[in-house]
Amino acid sequence: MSNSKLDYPIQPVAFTNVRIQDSFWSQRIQTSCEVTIPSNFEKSESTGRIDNFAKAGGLMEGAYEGMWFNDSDVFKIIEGAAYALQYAYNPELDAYLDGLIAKIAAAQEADGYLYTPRTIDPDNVPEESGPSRWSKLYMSHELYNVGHMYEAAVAHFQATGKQSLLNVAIKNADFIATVFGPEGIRDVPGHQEIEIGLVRLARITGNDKYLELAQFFLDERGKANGQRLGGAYLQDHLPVIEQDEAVGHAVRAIYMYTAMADIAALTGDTAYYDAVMALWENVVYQKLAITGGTGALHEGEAFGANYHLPNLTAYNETCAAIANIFWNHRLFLLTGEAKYIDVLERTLYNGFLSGVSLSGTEFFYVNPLASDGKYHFNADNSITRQPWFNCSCCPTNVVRLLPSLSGYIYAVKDASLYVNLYISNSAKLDIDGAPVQVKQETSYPWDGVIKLTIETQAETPFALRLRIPGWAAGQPVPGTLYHYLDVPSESDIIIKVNGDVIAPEIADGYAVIKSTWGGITDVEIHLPMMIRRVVADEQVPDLEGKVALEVGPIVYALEEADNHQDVFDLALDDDAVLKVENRPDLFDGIKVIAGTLDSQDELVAIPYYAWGHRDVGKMTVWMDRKTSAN
Ligand code: FUB
Ligand code: ZN
Repeated sequence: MSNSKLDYPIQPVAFTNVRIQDSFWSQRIQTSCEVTIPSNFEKSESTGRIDNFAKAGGLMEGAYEGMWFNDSDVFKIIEGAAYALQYAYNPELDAYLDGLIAKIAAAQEADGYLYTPRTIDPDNVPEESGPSRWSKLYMSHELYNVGHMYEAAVAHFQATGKQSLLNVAIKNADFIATVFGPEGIRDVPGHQEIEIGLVRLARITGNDKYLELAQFFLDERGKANGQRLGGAYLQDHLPVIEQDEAVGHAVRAIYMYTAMADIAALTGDTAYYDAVMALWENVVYQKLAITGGTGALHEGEAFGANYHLPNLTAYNETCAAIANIFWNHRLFLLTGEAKYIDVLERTLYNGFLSGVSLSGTEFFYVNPLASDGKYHFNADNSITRQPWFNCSCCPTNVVRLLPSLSGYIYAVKDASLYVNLYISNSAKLDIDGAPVQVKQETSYPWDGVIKLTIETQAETPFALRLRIPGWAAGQPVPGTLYHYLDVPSESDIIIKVNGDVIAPEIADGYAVIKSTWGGITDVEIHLPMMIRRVVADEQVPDLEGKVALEVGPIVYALEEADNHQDVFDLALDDDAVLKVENRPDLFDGIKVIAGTLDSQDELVAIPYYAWGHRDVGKMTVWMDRKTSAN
């Protein structure tokens, strides 16, 4: 049973208190707010996604259009738009949301049910929706859609103070609580998400009922209480607390693990805690692409077997990367361990960022580790960036993350301040009741120098916990799935306070500086931004004899456009001299890795996230490794 007095022991500093002014991220965030969100709404208009609400609400005539879970796309964009409003207020967007929410409210049935494919014409629903409410839960997305609606409603309320969408969400959740539960229908959604939404609703309303319902939906998985189990594809093969291997559809799975972390934190349930940790170890130790991507298989958009990490055929859906960020952030908040932020950061700069073009108008749905310029599984899984998809879950997830990115930088616990990401920003914090201002200035990820200015009005004792990224300390990701060939020494990491080099205690992946801070203090961190060669555990057949390149948190890739010879044939000698070069002319300014392989061949590698912006061609992250032995 829930005990809502509990919460995550560490609290994130709200994104609204942190202003990013960063040469790497600001443009991305602005583009997301000014270009991606409007274009996502336009696509939703032109594809009937928004009309579906008007039709269900009796505001216009017509049949349901599109895939049976398209309502969710609109909810996700509203959530992103709510963050965008807080990033930079835009009265037209605010008014547009009001109009949209009026259509959504009209589409809600009298008892609270909200699912336009059925409401528009209950006798002519898409086959996947099932003939009657809840009759095909493993497929219908009836509960998935509204989970996104709850998240949007909470975000909209926080952004605007308006309760319009929150009222729809509460009415819907109250209704669902009368239908499902120990005394009601004991079935589970085919696609997890409602659990995350219910937890957010519980937080904003203070009503434990929603937390209990979230746990009910999780507790019921893998237990046949009168219904057929959905199987491993939808993580309905075992009770969640007995699951210890990540299987099935990756986005469903990681949304579920995210909700399991919420339940562990908000109820103190140790079985949930143990299970979510075991699942994390399985994902990170055996199933994580070097880019932070998860879900190796096209078939079922699913996790593969342990150590099955293919290149050309890797799926690594953008949504799964976003889910991985949500999940790892929560595990950090639960434990205070930097290793979760290591996974988050790797995913953010690589497997997530590849999913959206620099223009903010084109997206990758899948993020393979290699491309032959031809491979297609189906139209949605294109080898080129696309402006939209029939199933547009990825673009509409991207807009939930970027405008709220500043919320991942800092966190506080009692008299501790965690600095997790290195992004230029200024922040107003409250540490154990005392106001503290923090400024970060850095050219990260291109440069490893980070300058922090800490300003307090009064003498304020707290521990400053600076994350030492795993890559800087010599470990690409926790576990042994990947390792560097060249491990830097600890002396490569330098920390200074007011110009003096210090040697702080390292705990849980953080350099801990305990001090009573008064006035203005300068703190400087130097991280070694050198080229690193990564190799994988020999149990990964697809990566045997291969090597990849990284600098800082960035994974590099070879693309045909930069290399004269076939990038699939390039072999990198362990002794080849490589250097980092500034390329202000490429992709808004990047650093490339360049080198000479032998008298004829040269190599140029670009950040993986930037691939696919030019003519269709070959790309690879992993290349053959030449050692003195071969
Ligand atoms: O089913 C909804 C979304 O569509 C999933 O999260 C994605 O993987 C895609 O299948
Ligand atoms: Zn997706």
